[in-house]
Amino acid sequence: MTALRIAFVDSHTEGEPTRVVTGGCQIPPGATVAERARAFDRDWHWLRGAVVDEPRGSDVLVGALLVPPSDPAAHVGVIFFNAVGALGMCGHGTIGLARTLVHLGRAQPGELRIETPAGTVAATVPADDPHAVTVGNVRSWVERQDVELRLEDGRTVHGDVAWGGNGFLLVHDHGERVELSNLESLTRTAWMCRRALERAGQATVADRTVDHVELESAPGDLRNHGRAFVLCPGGAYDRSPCGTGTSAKLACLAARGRLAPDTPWRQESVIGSVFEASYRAAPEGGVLPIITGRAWITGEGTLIVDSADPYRHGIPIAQRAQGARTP
Ligand code: PYC
Repeated sequence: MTALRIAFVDSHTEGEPTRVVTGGCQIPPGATVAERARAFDRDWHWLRGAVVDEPRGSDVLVGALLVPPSDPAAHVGVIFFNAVGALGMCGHGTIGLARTLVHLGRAQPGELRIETPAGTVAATVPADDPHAVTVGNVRSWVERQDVELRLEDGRTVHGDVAWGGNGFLLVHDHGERVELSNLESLTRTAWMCRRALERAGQATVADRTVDHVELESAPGDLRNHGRAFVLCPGGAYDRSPCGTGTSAKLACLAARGRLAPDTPWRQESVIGSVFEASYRAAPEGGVLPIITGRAWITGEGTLIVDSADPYRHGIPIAQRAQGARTP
């Protein structure tokens, strides 16, 4: 019997968990972080499953694997991953990662530049409050507006397709209550929207799959400006307001002339947690989002991946109740 011992630090960002792998495993090959992420998706499902799938993790968990950056301006590279595979970027994960690196003493408060598969982002950790991290995200833009979608239950909805570091469909006329008490119905409707986009042949942006769905609504708290239920690629919903989703939302607002540069936008999650956001206009078009959220360390330890354990590489999502999550 042999066992791999993977060191990790867990945190949550406005309710959404991140597990940073801090040592104990090799990393996928590649000249850039994007190339390493492709190798991770192709050949490293075992590591993804060992770190974030049950029985060591859960559908909600986002993993973060530290890798060397290729961008000379970046301090560190990271591959974010979930129950399905590598993400392009992850806003809540970047906040959790920056908080974790400062917690470990591997970074000082101040600006940290992080190379992700979607590009290099900046995370700023204030010296006087290391929980509140501000992320300067990758350029975000709207690809298509008001796409009409016919859902399997007969409803017609409209959505914008946008890039925020991941591909998003943002739907506003879904008719759902965006509340915790309505999670099952929100999840069902979001899946229907995603499938309808796929049937319409419109489910790509920046050569990536549109695999996140935002069901938007008015905020629950009138100090905030918007609220969304965000369905992640594996079927879990984002407990945080979703950093890449908020970035996509800023791009949609800017494209419709509904939010000026440098104007605050407070985005609520379905649990009521908040990201403070704003944007600057990107010279190439679209927006450069700035997102602030709080992260808290929740644990640290060692994952033991025993060679004799039949579930050492996780219980694959396809073998769980996929039918139940994709009604
Ligand atoms: O915060 O960007 C985000 C995110 C993506 C998936 C889960 N969280």
